Amino acid sequence: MIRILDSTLREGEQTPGVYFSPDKKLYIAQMLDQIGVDIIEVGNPAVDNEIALAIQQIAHAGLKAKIGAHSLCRIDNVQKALDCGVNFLGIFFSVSQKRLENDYNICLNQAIEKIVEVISYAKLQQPDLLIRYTLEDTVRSPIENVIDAASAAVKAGANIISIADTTGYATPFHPYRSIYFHVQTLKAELGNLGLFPQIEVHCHNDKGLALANALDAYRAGADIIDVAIMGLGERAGVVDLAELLINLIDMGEEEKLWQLTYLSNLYNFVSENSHIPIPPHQPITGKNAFTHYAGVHVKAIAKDERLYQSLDPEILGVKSNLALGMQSGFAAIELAMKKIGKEELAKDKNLLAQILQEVKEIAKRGTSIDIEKELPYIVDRYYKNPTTNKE
Ligand code: HCA
Ligand code: CU
Repeated sequence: MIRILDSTLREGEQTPGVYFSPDKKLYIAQMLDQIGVDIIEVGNPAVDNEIALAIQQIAHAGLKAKIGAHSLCRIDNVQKALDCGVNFLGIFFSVSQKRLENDYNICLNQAIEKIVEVISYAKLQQPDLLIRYTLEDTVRSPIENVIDAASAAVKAGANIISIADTTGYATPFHPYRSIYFHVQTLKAELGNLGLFPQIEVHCHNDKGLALANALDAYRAGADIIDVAIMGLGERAGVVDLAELLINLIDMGEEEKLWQLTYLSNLYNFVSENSHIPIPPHQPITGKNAFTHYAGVHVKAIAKDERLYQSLDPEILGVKSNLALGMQSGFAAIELAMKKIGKEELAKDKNLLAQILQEVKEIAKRGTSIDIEKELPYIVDRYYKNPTTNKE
């Protein structure tokens, strides 16, 4: 069964300007837990004492999900994470040739020694700890380095190996740059060595392929997929939680694994508290994700919503809706009048035509027309003064 790791509170806070206070972090973690996320990655306690405090609070909040801290590949950092009382620890270190040579100035063997030393330390301190080792920038690292480092990490005590597409370099359409290739190769090579860690994937969205790469990993048999609410994260961010869940269900996972009806509130909370608006056309959670507008569309959905929807909004606890403007036709005016309780008046075709014309005029201002607030006035004006054209 696929498992979800949410990193809104770690990767998501790597969005410039985003910071959630400990109370808000706790609320977000509780909501994620209710949705059914399996692992919540909270942050690196070495960054600031307040982050350490938030990790402690969440680790002691009695949530079903595993609560994780993020740590550099350093013993002092790992100790800080363990002091927070977590049951999951993520350690990351790159074995890309460029990183080893141009940044760390060590060879692969020295890197592996360091990884093994730090993982062994964590395991010794807390034997029941779930330890993940992430090969930062996996997809741009030589596959031999990846296999050597991953196998050493598992032998030292890592339970999970994470393939990180740190720079959004992967693509499902290339034989060796795909996450599919990495998941399968790692599983096969480690399996040949008698090692069977869980395989996790962490996909960045630099080229807009994070979700496609994550689904490619799922197809390849990955065990854990990383996400963040609104896809928040460094640069272009990572896989969006809501989009991933919906696509996993589409690919055969059971809908009842997750409480999708909580997503909408959580997204609004995170949007408000990160000061980042949700784009209206954002799939699943955007305000227009289930809004129908153009005349032909509205006429069809008035008969059957599925004619212009492949996804049922009810599974998210939301309803489809309607927009009025330049693209509207008679059906939209009729439906909108029904919505504001003026169904009877909609039988008058002359009145409808006048209202439609007025709606189109107003639409030229370039902003949407509020059905609840504006339409009643438009209707009143033409109903009471049928001869009026425009004011
Ligand atoms: C980072 C890089 C990281 C790490 C992922 C992980 C990545 O620390 O910001 O530790 O699993 O994208 O490689 O997010
Ligand atoms: Cu990342």
